[in-house]
Formats: sequence, C-alpha cells, structure tokens
Amino acid sequence: MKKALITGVTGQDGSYLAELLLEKGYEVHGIKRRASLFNTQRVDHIFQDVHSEKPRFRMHYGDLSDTSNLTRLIAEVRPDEVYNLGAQSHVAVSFEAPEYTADVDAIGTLRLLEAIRFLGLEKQTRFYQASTSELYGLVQETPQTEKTPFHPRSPYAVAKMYAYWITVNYREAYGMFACNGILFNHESPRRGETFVTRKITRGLANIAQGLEPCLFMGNIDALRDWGHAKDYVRMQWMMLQGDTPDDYVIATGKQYSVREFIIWTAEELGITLKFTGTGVDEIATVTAITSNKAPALKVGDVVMRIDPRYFRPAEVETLLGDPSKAKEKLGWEPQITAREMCAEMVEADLIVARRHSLLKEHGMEVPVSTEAS
Ligand code: NDP
Ligand code: GDR
Repeated sequence: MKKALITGVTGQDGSYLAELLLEKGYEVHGIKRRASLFNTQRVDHIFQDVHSEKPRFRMHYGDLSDTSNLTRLIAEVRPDEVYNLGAQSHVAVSFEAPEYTADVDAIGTLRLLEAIRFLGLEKQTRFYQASTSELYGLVQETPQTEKTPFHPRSPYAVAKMYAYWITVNYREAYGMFACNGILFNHESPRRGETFVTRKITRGLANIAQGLEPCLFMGNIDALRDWGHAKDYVRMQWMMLQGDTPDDYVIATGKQYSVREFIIWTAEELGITLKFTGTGVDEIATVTAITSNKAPALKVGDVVMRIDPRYFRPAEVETLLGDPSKAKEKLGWEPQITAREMCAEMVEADLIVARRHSLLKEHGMEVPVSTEAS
C-alpha cells in the first residue's frame, strides 16, 4: 500500500486530494495545524476513528514553520509521496503578513525537502510542490506556458517563487523526483470564503435570502483562468506517477473577468444585473428577477459596490494558461467548465443561505460573517 503525506490537508485542495488518494488505495497522512476551534470541516467526512483497526486516513499535528516536527513526521511515516499544499495562500493577506508568508510558503518548502534528504529518502520519496500562476504576475506573454518568464507581484508570489526554484534545485542537485504544478486559479464549493469566486457565490446567495445587504468588491476587471479543484488535484497525483519529474502548467485555457463571474452567479440565482458607473463608483443593480431563489430582492436593489479596501498594492490584472504540455505528456484535460463550477458553488451556498434564513425567520441567531479580503 502506497503512503502519502499531505501538508494543507484541511484546505480546499488537500481535502479533494485526500479523497482521491484514498479511492486509489493509499494510506493518507495529513498535517493539520492546532487551532482554538475545529478546522477540519473539509475532511471530517473521511476521518476514521483512530481507535478503529488500521485507519487509512490519519492526521498529525504540525506546521510548516516547525523543522523538527516535519522531520519527525517524515521519519515516522516514510511516505512514498509528499504533496506540499500547505501555505498562507491568500495574496492580499501576504501584503499584511509578508514575513510569515515567506517563512511558511518559501522556507516551509525547503524544510520539507531537507527533511526528506536528511533522512536519506531522496531517491524514494516523490515530492509535489503547489506552485502558482501568481509567479507570472506582470505577465510577459499570453497565454503563459512553462517557459514564460516569472515576474511575481506580491509577497505570496515571491515566496512561491523561492519554493518553485528550490524544488527544481533539489531535483537537479540530488536527483529527487520533485515536480512543480504551476496551477492557475481553481475553485469549488470548498473554496475559502475570502477568495473572489466564493466571496461572490456566498455573498450573492446570502443577499438573495436577505442575510447581507450588499457585496463589496475590489478590482472586478481582473481576468482569471478558473478551473475546478477536483480536476486539478487529479493532475497533482498524475505528475508524481510519471517516468520523469517535470513541471507543468495546469489551466483551462479560457479566461473570464471577475465581473463576468458576478453576472453568472446572479444568473444562477435568477437575477439580471446592470452595471453602471466607473471605477470606485461602479455599482450593480437588479433589473429583473426570474426565479424564487431570491425572495429578499426586488428590481432596483443595488447588490454590488466597489470598496477600495479590496484593491491590492500591486495587482495581477490578467492570467491565462496554456495546458498543452500536461495534455500531451500526461493526457490530462479539465472536465468541468468554469460556468458549471459556478453553478455548483451557487447551489451549495444557496442551501446554506436558505438554512440560515429559516433560522432567522424563527428568531434564531444567524452565523453570517461578512468579513472578507
Ligand atoms: P487553502 O488556503 O484552502 O489551504 C491551505 C492549507 O494550508 C490549509 O490546510 C491550511 O491550514 C494550511 N496551512 C496554512 N498555514 C500553514 C502552516 N503554517 N503550516 C501548515 N499548514 C498550513 O489553499 P488551496 O487548497 O486553495 O491551495 C493549496 C495550495 O495550492 C496552496 O499552497 C496554494 O498556495 C496553492 N495554489 C492554490 C491555487 C488555487 O487557486 N486554489 C492555485 C495555485 C496554487 P488551515 O486549514 O489550518 O488554515
Ligand atoms: P488570487 O485569487 O489572488 O488570484 O489567488 P483571489 O480569488 O483572491 O483574487 C482573484 C482576483 O479577483 C480580484 N478581486 C478580489 N479578490 C478578493 N479576494 N476579494 C475581492 O473582494 C476582490 N475583488 C476583486 C483580485 O484582486 C484578483 O485579481 C488565488 C489563490 O488561491 C492563490 O493561492 C493562488 O496561487 C492563485 O489563486 C493562483
């Protein structure tokens, strides 16, 4: 039975990857951080009681900032594959916590690679690094391929650039089977609530049910190549099954604006929107309602405004990936379109919003946080 160790197992990708590896018969070990409240909601459904006989899914406390902890865990588990998905993964937050982001996202990757080498597992343990399209930042060519030069635009992207190159370096220096997946944005109903797609689907579902007054957004002209996390974790696994280690762009090859994603979400809720004004004065107003999914709204309501608080000190305006290499060499192709993914996310967020709306109707407190980034 193959053994995998996943950092970031409690995150969006970690949870889907754990499911996939368990389906494939792996023994899966995940690293979770100690938190004052439960933070394992995304993997609770696959958690097996540690007291049951030989559980195939195990979680260990750990942190990418803790060298001795990581080294001990790798020594104990002796994994065939390590997936380094753990990170302070929010670009805007990285401007507020640049040093922490560098420690976890850059040096954390080095700590893992060094632990594997120090334990003499460098010819045995395969390594996947969660690299990112944010490396392209101020883009030098479109679409972006594995050969497009990098120009990172945030402390997050700069930290991930170190992680990218240290992964390449351990491959070249020590012959490790180490791969970078240069993943473009990927989303799902499990996406963190402060990333733009989930902020929109959750926010508009709440507004439709009368739980929030309005969505406050940053740069809605930003263009992204959005895929579904389920498709992308499949490729993370495929990269480590190849004959030779390599780096791959994982993307859909299609690009949309944040504004288009807002329009799609509204359409899924049976709402037609009209955008008026420019810059920080742009607003989105309801012009028609064609379903019963938005009982709290009426024509003329303003559901989106711009708040400069969500602008970033340096923005990545446009990203569009070319996944040809992944298709040609590994036979990978995305199966879920961005629009289908949006529909799935809206449906999931609407179920929760309706539940909260019912609670509110019966005079109960509704746990809706509108804090976002
Ligand atoms: P999430 O933010 O959903 O998950 C991040 C995970 O990292 C969580 O499990 C989090 O734990 C964990 N983590 C955070 N800090 C630490 C730390 N100090 N030590 C150990 N673990 C830590 O991210 P995604 O699942 O979306 O992304 C997975 C990886 O892929 C990340 O590295 C991200 O940067 C990268 N990436 C993501 C893309 C995307 O579009 N989703 C695109 C390209 C790259 P906790 O639950 O406790 O917060
Ligand atoms: P990104 O994702 O920065 O690309 O990083 P995010 O969803 O946060 O932003 C995408 C684009 O939308 C614009 N935007 C807003 N973003 C947020 N979060 N909140 C807003 O209110 C808002 N308004 C507009 C942003 O400015 C940006 O242009 C994600 C993360 O998953 C990284 O870990 C990963 O490496 C990259 O994707 C690829």
